[in-house]
Amino acid sequence: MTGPMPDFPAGFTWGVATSAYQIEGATTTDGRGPSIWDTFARAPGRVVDGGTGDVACDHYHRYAEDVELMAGLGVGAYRFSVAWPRVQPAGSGPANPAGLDFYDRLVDALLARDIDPVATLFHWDLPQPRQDAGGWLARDTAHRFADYADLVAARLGDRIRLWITLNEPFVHMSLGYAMGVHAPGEVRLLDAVPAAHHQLLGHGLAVAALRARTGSPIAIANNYSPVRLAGDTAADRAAARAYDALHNRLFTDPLLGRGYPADLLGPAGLLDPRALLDPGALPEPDGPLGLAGPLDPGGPAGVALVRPGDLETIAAPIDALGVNYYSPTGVRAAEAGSPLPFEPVPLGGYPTTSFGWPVAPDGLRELLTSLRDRYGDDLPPIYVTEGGCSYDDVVQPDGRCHDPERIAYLDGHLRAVRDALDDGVDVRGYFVWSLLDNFEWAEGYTKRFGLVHVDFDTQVRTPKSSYAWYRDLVRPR
Ligand code: IFM
Repeated sequence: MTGPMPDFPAGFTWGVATSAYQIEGATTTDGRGPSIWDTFARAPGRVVDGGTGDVACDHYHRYAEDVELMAGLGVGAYRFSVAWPRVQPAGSGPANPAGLDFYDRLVDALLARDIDPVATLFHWDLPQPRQDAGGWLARDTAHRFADYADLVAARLGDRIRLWITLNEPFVHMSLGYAMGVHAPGEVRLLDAVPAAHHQLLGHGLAVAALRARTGSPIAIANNYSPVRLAGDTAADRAAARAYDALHNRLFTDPLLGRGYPADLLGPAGLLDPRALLDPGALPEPDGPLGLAGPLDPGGPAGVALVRPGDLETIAAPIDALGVNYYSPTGVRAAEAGSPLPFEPVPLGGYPTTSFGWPVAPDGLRELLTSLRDRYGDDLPPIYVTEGGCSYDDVVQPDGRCHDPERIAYLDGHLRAVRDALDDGVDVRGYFVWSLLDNFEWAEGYTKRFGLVHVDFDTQVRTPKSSYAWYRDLVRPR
């Protein structure tokens, strides 16, 4: 830390973020249906220590206490996610009014404390019946997602201040459909790409559904990771470019009207991730941009994945871009015969979190300026919709919980945002991940990201020293 934090622009949004499956619990209460995470977490060996979201932080019953924690923090916005299986247990068809009632109560409690509700519609907890119908490999899921968005907007559209359609579609595709370490646990490697196209299509259709119901701004939250070369051969450089195409450009290019990245197009200009295995065969960058592609695995025989009109739907104007940043990724060329063109490698030279992730605030400034440089006038205002770190935080015998590493992490990353503002990037807010320690997916309850410590046996909440630090930062000065 280097002296007092510089000022941020008036109106800059300070927030905290969570997601439904990670905190709510109450997975069978008031008509909630099963999600892919309920199924996945129950399968032996999928989650560390056999953890599930059955109880999590019991936020479903303790939301009023958690809103008071946010009020004490002084944040202006809370980013939560709506559980699709709570609102529409079958993943299609009518709404479950009791599920919507919960979000009604939450939103009203936030507004009563002058905290803007920021709602994410999909944070990975797909209704299990939709998975049984093909999940995001099936085009129909995109249409059903728009129906669900309409149900939520019909109830909450008058009070949500910012909508976020999807959270981190890259992570959902890669960990859920390519590598099998998240629900639904599929190992399709490059063949996971249809899950990207259908999420993007679902986003575009949901934007239209939301616009019909509300005038509030609409965004999507992507995960980004600047790529660092871990070797200096031509093959290493091609590997880094391939990784960058999948992680950083596959979603944002079509969202901002550029079509799919050229790296991901086969020789005929069709979306085909196998092009990454043969970067020498890249089409001309201004060739046709993914207007067809391999066959849709969820569609009738002979039907292309990318259909006419899809790219226009996906590129529906958005009002903001959500940027989730944790760390850069080191990449080198994969061994010959590998089914992937790259191999991630640990980055040296940085301190690491308890997850082993490098603490690299310079990567956030680089990311924000590179988004501005790449997309120019097509880039809407940015909100950093997630940033944070896990450490092995412990409540001491005196009842306090000290987390100086988290304070240093947030301090460094907020200075990086400030630098990016000085560089001319239009950043409107920052949401700390997370308000509470919570269910960290395949890591169960072993990774703590909260400003508030949660004892998962007693549900006692203990604000950490980072909570006081953030409170003092966001307090009007
Ligand atoms: O906990 C997750 C969150 O659900 C999505 N973004 C990254 C966080 C930390 O892994």
